[in-house]
Amino acid sequence: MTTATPCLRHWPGWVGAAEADGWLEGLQREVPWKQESITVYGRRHAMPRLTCWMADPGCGYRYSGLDNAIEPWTPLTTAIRQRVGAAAAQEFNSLLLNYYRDGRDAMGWHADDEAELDPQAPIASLSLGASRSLRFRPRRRDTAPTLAVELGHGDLLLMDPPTQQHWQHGLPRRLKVEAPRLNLTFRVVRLPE
Ligand SMILES: O=C(O)CCC(=O)C(=O)O
Repeated sequence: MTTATPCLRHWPGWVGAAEADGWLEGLQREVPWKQESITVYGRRHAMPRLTCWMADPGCGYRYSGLDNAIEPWTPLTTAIRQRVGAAAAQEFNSLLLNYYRDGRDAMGWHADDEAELDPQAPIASLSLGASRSLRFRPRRRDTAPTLAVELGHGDLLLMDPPTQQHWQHGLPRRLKVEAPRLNLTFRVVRLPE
């Protein structure tokens, strides 16, 4: 069974432009951004974006074959976590930050369905900077059409369960875009009982 559409809640301009400008500038400056490499069909490639994994102790996360080092929360990411958690009515214990330096940076199709993640919890995605299009396609290709959500400066998108079970998402390149974009996805990593 595939849900006919992904379960999304989109708040355009969830954070006002002036505050979003401050968050964009503060995060670009203070986050310890890394350029990771991934292996695809036996060849090493630089990831087409910068990343950082921030989380509570014990919330390790492995994706694309990478074991992400846990960076501690900063004052700004702590404040944003609190605001996003209140909007989503969910306590998040981890955050993947992506830095798309311009429209050549992108993210391929994937579902955030790794075993470490709580499948019952939403994933909250905050976008800052250049507007880009997040695409969704059903994992069983014949079941529903692909759709796209345009994510602008200060937008909040909640991806509710069972979206990750049935849908993949990806951020295609947009070569005319010169400005940077940050995306913050707040998640719940399952901790051992
Ligand atoms: O940049 C985006 O909007 C998507 C990020 C994403 O797919 C992810 O962090 O898993």
